[in-house]
Amino acid sequence: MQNLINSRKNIFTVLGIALLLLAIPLTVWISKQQQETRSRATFDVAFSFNPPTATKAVDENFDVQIMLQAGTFDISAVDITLSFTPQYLELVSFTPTATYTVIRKDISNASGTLVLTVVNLTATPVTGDILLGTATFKTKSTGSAQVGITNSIVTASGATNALSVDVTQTGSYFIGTPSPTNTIPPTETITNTPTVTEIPPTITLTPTAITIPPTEIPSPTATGVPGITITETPTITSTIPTTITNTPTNTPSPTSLALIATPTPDPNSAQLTMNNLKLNGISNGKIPKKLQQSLTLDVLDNQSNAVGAPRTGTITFNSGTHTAFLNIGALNPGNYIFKIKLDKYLRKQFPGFIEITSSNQQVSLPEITLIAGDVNNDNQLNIADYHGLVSCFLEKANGASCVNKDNADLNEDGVTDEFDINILIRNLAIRQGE
Ligand SMILES: [Ca+2]
Ligand SMILES: [Ca+2]
Repeated sequence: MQNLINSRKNIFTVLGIALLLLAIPLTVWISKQQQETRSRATFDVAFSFNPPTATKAVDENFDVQIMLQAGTFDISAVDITLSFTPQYLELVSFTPTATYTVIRKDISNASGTLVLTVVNLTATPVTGDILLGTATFKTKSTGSAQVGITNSIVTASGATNALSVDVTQTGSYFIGTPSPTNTIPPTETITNTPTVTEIPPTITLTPTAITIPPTEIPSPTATGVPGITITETPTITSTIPTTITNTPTNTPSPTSLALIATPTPDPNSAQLTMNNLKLNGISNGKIPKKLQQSLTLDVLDNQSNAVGAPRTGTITFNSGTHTAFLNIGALNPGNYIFKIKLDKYLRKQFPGFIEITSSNQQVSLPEITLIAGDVNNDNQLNIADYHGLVSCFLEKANGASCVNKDNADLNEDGVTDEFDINILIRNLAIRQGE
């Protein structure tokens, strides 16, 4: 009887220990799931570095992979500034992965930055844990170096707005001279735990036959973003129609422009004439789809303070250039700065100070060229504009994802295609309007 009780006791003890052992990994798993859920709830995607930490000697090269945890988002473009501690690290090179096409890769070891813009020009979705590329650093001197993302815009197919990005994860790298081997105190005896040396039975790995499927080359269907070559400047001039009579009938004839009424000069106002506004992207000899469009003009004094609210007006296409005439109100004599902004163009300042000597002076402003590509009109050129453009590409122009249809047609030929993408990509080096 006593034996039976003892044997039952043993069974319960074993069961208890087994349950306890099961509970530990389960708790860890649940806790991990909760953490992941919380992280997902806060941000759409997250950047990380591999390895996140390391110890290196001085004058040593080492690689850091830049990862983007994208989950189910199909990442269409990434625009980041990678920052690193310039006194401890030199960025020797950055090798992007073939997943994306690199638009911009500017390394500055003086400021400790890499500005990187990559886009997916293929129709193949990019999701999950994405390797953006590998940074090869060289250590310069002893200390603690940090690597992190300081600016980022990430866009995904089907998402109108840029994604929210978690950039809290950084890479921390300790640079020191190799430590001498005297760190283990000689007095310590390691004899008190001999039982831990049990070696697990050898696990024989059965070699599984890996069947490599025949390589499937995705057929280049024209449903998505076009594969275009960025390095080649499109020869836009070759597509100029020789006769204007072939243009669709819904475009007003350029001869009718002469009939557009010019605003009457106001004798109590300064009057600005802009006779030579060039709109970048519209090819010479081409008649833009929009013959007229609204303009906004900022008037600033010589201390860059705004003088009144921005003026509004209209620019008109006329004989290969754009012109505008504005009454801007009476101004005190002095030097002024004028800046013009149009939809999809960066704000541009007319060069220098413009002197006004009488309140109703007539001023002819010099020629300027406005830079196209600001699809979302925030006065910056970045991948958010690229995303807006691609969302209106060809037949997508009539879909729900296209929110800035007119702005996406950068060369004003009535369609958003690879010519518009090329214009934007060329202009992406100019990041900010004036
Ligand atoms: Ca923009
Ligand atoms: Ca176009």
